[in-house]
Amino acid sequence: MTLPPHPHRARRETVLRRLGRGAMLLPAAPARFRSGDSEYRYRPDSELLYLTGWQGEECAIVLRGGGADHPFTLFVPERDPEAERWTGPRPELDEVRERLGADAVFPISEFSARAPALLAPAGRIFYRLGASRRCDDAVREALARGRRLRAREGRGATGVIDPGEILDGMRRIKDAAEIARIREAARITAAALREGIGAVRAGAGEWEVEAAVEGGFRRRGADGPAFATIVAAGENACTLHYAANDARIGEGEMVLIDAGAAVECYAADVSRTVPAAGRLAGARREAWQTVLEAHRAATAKCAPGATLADVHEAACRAIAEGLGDWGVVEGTADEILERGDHRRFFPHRTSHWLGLDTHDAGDYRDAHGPVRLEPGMVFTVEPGLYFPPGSCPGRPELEGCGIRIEDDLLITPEGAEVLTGDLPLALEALGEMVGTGAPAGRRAE
Ligand SMILES: [Mn+2]
Repeated sequence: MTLPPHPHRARRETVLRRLGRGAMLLPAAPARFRSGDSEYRYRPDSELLYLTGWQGEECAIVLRGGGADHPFTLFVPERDPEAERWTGPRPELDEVRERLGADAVFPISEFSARAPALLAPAGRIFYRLGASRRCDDAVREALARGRRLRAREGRGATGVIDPGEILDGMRRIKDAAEIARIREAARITAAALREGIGAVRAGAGEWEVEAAVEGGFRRRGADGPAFATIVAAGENACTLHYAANDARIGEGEMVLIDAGAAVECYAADVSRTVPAAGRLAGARREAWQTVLEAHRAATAKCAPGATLADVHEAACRAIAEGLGDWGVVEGTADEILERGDHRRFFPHRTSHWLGLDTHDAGDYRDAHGPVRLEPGMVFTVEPGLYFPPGSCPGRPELEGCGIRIEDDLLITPEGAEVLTGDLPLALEALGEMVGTGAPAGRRAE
């Protein structure tokens, strides 16, 4: 599948305009070690990737606004035959300049010598302090030079500002290249979750379901999981970010799967909760249907002009109605919402932005209140109900289960598109998928 190219240059031009006479410094994320000298697979820095497409570690960019010469300067590792034998070929600096459309490219080994001079004349330096020791030092040096420069020339760096001030707002509205990747991640996640649900059966390990889901991601060409896959049977589902996935699925238990593929670093994030028996009855069925009702009510709110606060409110109301109707909490929905009692069983928000990061960049509120939804915004809708042991003395049959139903939505000019709509929502349709996968080889006990 060919995905449209990213408009990196257009994104950088937007940044340059917003910088005014400022400069932005972004270093690559450092490599991290798992243990000893064995590294985690490298995951590029989201901001750097967004503006350049550069995927390597050991890199930094400087963007300079206000009509500076060389507005886009890039520092990358130079050729090194010995290092290249271990980590793979590196391009020539000229090749990098051409490919990335940079105005100047220097070896990263020259960063400390060159960066302060590039940054010192800027008005303000957009840099996240603490991002790297080398960059912190360069910024400190640039501020000292800026002070001297100001005295003589009337301009020079005066302060440091978080780059998110410019980038977060841009990243909150996805362009066509980004939407294509999230759409592909959503399609792959929906297909892999079908396989995961197929692996659910009493006696199977949570790890077998995880393997089916993550195998489904990789088989379809995704980067892999965008975050640690959650497969939580029974009361494990009450731990919101459960990640052990090492328990066996019990006969009468429900299994909560929360997973998302990454495609070229763009994430999907989907949850379904299915009964190991394929069917649900009684109070648990009511609880399940209430979460689905909350999902429907929340999804119905998603349109330009609404806010994620409206979306959350709709989910909370449906949850409160359910809790009141089946007597878990006393009172009408209004009374329950007023007292905030629903939060005992629905402790998280309904939505988060989705993109290069699973919990993507972008504020939810600004000076005018909750941010209004606009075409191009992508986020999750994921109401849930959780009944940890001891939480619900009046309804013991509910205790030890957690339910979450999550889809990914794109705001369009007309309303919203459910990007994960390939995966059914109805309990019956999901129940039919349970146990349809071939049993995996069992690990030795
Ligand atoms: Mn989520």
